[in-house]
Amino acid sequence: MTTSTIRIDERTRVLVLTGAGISAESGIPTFRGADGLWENHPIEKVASMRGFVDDPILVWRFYSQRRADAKAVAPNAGHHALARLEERLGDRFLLATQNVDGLHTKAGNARVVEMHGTLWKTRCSRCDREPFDDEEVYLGDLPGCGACAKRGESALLRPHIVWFGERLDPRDLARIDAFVRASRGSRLVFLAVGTSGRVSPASELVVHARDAGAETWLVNLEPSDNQGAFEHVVHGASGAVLPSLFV
Ligand code: BJW
Repeated sequence: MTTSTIRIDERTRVLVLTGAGISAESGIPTFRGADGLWENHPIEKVASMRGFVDDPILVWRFYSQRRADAKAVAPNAGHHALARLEERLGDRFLLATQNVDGLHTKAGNARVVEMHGTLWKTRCSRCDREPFDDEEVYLGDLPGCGACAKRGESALLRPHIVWFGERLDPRDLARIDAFVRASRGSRLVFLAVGTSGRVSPASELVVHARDAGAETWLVNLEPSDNQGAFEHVVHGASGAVLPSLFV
């Protein structure tokens, strides 16, 4: 627990970055927890195009299980604290999340950038049709792209997730950057929650925000890889720390 607080006034803008740790108290395992493995497969194998090409059934089984797990859980006190903060700040708030579980939206946050995609959409692995809403689980039969089939081509559908080695959507990065740039002349607070700071470009946001003059905070259970870049570090569980962090 912490006695630290972030003072919020009418000049304050807050950019939050969340990672798997904030959903841990809802019952969703983190990536680099006990062993960083899923059914003995390294995360890179089930979250990369190479893994999908090698074994699409395995990859769809992984994401199908993640869909089922995420559907069964509810947001926790950490998510709710961020929803209340957005209610207070309105457009002076932006939440960039690396999580794909949709729990921030479930908690009531609307100004959310899902940097690594979402479990709740599917897209074609080949054509550029728009990603579409999809809650299906695919446990054996692989889903094919109907749009490609109409052209006599064959292609698999894939989860709408940013895998290792894939570029993040430039529109998402631009939205975060625009929020930071619009903060000139205000007081900008950057808060990272529940992330190991190991995966770029999310791990570099703290430097970007700091260069723009932000006050930087980290709330994490354990030391993160990039915690030296933060001015304020609070070690604790987000569900315990966040509800009393903002005053
Ligand atoms: C609590 C808590 C509680 C627990 N309260 N705290 C070498 C080869 C290939 C690529 C690279 C390479 N070197 C660098 C790269 C780039 C790569 C990268 O960073 N790799 C590193 C691993 C080395 N990044 C990328 O590839 C990204 N793309 C990119 O850079 O594109 C550039 C490009 C340019 C031009 C052309 C092409 C490309 C894409 C990254 C995509 C990440 N994808 C994943 C999986 C998919 C999403 C999914 O399936 O969910 O996203 S990886 C995985 O890690 C997932 C997460 O979003 C992400 C971050 O993890 P996170 O959230 O930090 O979780 P954990 O588990 O690591 O940490 C949890 C923390 O919470 C812990 O610290 C706990 O202590 C804490 N905690 N309980 C508070 N209650």
